[in-house]
Amino acid sequence: MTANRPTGASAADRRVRPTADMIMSLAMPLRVYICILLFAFTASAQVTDQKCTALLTAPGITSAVLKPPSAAVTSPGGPGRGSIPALPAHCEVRGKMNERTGANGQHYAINFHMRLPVDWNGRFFFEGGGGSNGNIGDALGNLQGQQPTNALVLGYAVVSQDSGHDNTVNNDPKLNGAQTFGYDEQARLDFGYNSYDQVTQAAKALIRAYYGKPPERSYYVGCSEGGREAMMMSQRFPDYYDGILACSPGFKLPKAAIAGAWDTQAFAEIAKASGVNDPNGEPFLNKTFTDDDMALVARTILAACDKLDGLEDGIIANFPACKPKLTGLTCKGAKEAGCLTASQITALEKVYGGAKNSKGEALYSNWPWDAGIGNPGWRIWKLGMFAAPVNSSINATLGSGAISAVFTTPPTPVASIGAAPVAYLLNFNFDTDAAKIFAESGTYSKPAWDFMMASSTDLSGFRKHGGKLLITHGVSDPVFSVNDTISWVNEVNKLNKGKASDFVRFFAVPGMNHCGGGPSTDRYDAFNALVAWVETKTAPERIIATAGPGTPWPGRTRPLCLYPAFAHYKGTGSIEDAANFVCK
Ligand SMILES: [Ca+2]
Repeated sequence: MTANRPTGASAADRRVRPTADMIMSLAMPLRVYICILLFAFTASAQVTDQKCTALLTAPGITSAVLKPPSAAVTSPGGPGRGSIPALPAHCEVRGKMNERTGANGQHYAINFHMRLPVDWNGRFFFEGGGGSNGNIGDALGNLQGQQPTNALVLGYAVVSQDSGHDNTVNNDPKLNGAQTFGYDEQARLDFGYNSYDQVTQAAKALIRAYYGKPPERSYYVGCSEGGREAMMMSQRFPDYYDGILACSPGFKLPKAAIAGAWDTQAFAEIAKASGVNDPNGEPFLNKTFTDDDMALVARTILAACDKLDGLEDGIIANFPACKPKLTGLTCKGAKEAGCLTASQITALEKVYGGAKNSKGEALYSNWPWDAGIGNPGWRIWKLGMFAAPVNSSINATLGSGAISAVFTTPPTPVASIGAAPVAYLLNFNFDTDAAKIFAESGTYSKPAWDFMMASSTDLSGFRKHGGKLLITHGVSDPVFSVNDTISWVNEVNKLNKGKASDFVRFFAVPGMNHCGGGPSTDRYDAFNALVAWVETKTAPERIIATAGPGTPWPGRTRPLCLYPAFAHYKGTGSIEDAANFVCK
């Protein structure tokens, strides 16, 4: 703890505000103005260039290059979807640690990527990973919530890393493809928790070396697997970070992967009933629901639940109360538009009820019915896109590899192409195989449940540190159930005698799929809400969110509300404006 920690106000003061002189300077001939700018940059660059290249003497650093300011790169996807804003001058560093030869003679290392801005705001930002990692990341500092800027632009020193394996190197198609690292005990532990510990320490040491002082505040931000990492840090390394933003967190990833097997088996029953196989001879999940079928399901859910929050606006803010009856959709005769077959309805109800073992005990969580079920961001995980030539659900590709190689012990060899990934899930036994997430075996001394665990409800260390944890989660997330996040939040609250909101705050995003998308207001600045909470003790009660161009109501705003409150229309004013909604 330092006495001179930055506040929101002092940070703002550091930013340049337009003055009369500056405005006059804009009237100078452009050529002169550019010459002055270039001279100023060149003079200071010589000093900062030496400071940057000096980092090459630190252990494991493979490159350190001063990057001049760069122009913006815009992508058709818009903010947060491939677009990169103009970047400030920064020292870009790449490094590796713990290089070694591991299982099956494969080369392993923890590779990291860091950007240290010349004009630093005194803070550190760890950009969490995604999928099963294996990508070094861009170290730009994704703020999550589809924001138009990033942490580097805001002046943060940013690090990202590959979690201890490399998808281009540790990738044997006979041994679960990009999950080959599951055969190496240390790579499992690096992926679970160790790499985030090591890279946090290395990044903080580089900050001290480059700026001559440690960061005054540290933040961890991620979505999905990155959200799991974020929650894990608050539990396993409670003193490392002051603020943690965990979005759509996979905090029980091995159990969620079991649910992926459950869903695959449930939907395969539809394909079996209609005899539709893919070219690999496996039940063709992609063809079990057309896009129109899924849109019909979404409309039926909306018809039952939209008004439960007091306003028919296409958003089910009171989703815990939503109990639609899909059986009314059952076709009277042959399948046609406007109805579903009995096997389609049975499969959906089985999936939404949650994975269970043969005793009927829950293996993961149930799921809330919500309007985002009809969007591509839902089906791409559980079914795959309708037009795909072979089974392509992410559950059947990434999920199958991860559960067979990493989340169960010992790993089971499954080829990453052809019929094998789907076949593995269809043969998954919810008694014997599901138990393997808790198993250890031979050289694999730790169960996946132990090294992947980010679901502890004991946050006493983080609370004592003064840390703040902000969680957001889409209600139509098909990968990690928001109901599971809510159960965890309720449990933490109980343990803290109803006072958990002092340091953990959860905001649901109705309609949103995994990390974004869906008929939702998925654009929100939760990160700066977290910073204000940490640095000025302004605890967020509502976060304003905006609907993107792909929604039925682009530009609409809504408050995301501190759980268990949800947005209620005041009864007057535009329903497109968050100002006319209260959280209660
Ligand atoms: Ca509504």
